[in-house]
Amino acid sequence: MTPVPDRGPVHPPASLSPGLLDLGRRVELRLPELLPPADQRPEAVHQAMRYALTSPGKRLRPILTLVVADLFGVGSRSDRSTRVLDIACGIEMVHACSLILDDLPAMDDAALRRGRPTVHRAFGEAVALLAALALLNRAYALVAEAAHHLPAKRYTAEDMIHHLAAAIGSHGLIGGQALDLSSSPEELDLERLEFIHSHKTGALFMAAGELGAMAADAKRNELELIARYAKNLGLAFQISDDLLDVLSTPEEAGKDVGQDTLKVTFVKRLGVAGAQTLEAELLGFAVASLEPLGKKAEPLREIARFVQHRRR
Ligand code: GRG
Repeated sequence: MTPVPDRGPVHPPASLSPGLLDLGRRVELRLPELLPPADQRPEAVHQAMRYALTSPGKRLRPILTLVVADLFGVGSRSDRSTRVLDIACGIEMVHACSLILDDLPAMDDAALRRGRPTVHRAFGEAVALLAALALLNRAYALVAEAAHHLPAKRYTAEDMIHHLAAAIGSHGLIGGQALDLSSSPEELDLERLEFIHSHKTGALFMAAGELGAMAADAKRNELELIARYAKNLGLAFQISDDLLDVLSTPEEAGKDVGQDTLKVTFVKRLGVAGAQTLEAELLGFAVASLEPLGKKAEPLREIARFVQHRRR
């Protein structure tokens, strides 16, 4: 067996703080309530939606939405906070949709996700595709309804939906994924790598942060700070994902590892140490953009530390 380079000693931020884990639990309690009953027709699609959405993920994107909304004054007990929770859950539905599609034989052909068989392995490809599309549509409907009920000053429900749709479309996740799939392992120029990663992964982190800020009616300049933070965080997150692919085990990561041999990644272009340095630099940029927000942005700094030290 080839020796695996060590990621170094496990650091405390390998896990999130109890406060952030609690936000993840709020999301996990709400998610199943937002889905059609599993025994309602078409049963297989509804079961697959539930299987994909409620399997044990880190909930990092919806946590980001909730933390940002909280930073700009949405408490945890107002009517507004219930709407923000639904928007955060909508973001997690988009993420679950993207994972189902990414795992399909036509894409990564993955067998394991979140410690379980991938959706197409458990339900078949046709049901997996339909469940992914149903989750995406549920997400749009949910965000539209929640945003419609927010007291709008600076941003309308239409602004928020438009933002989300742009993050997902051919100039967002779909665009990044398309370029990823069509790039050969030799095409490792940094501009292409950055395009792929900031679109296929960064765009949803940006939307998660931005929708949290918009839902909280943050000022335009505050929204921009959050966008800058989330853009760098999202890119760093994808680098940490690529690092886990070479440094982790399926048991630890809960998904297939060593799968990136045919893919274009920063690890391949810069090596493990180079990718770790770039990841740390990007997280440094992310944290630097929080400067004007002072101490109240501490949970966002914590998320950045978590990304750097995570093991799954
Ligand atoms: C229509 C939404 C939509 C997408 C179509 C398939 C596709 C385009 C994009 C794929 C995007 C993708 C899956 C990028 C990888 C992102 C990534 C690093 C996922 C792992 O995220 P974690 O670690 O997973 O947060 P958990 O399981 O913890 O939620």
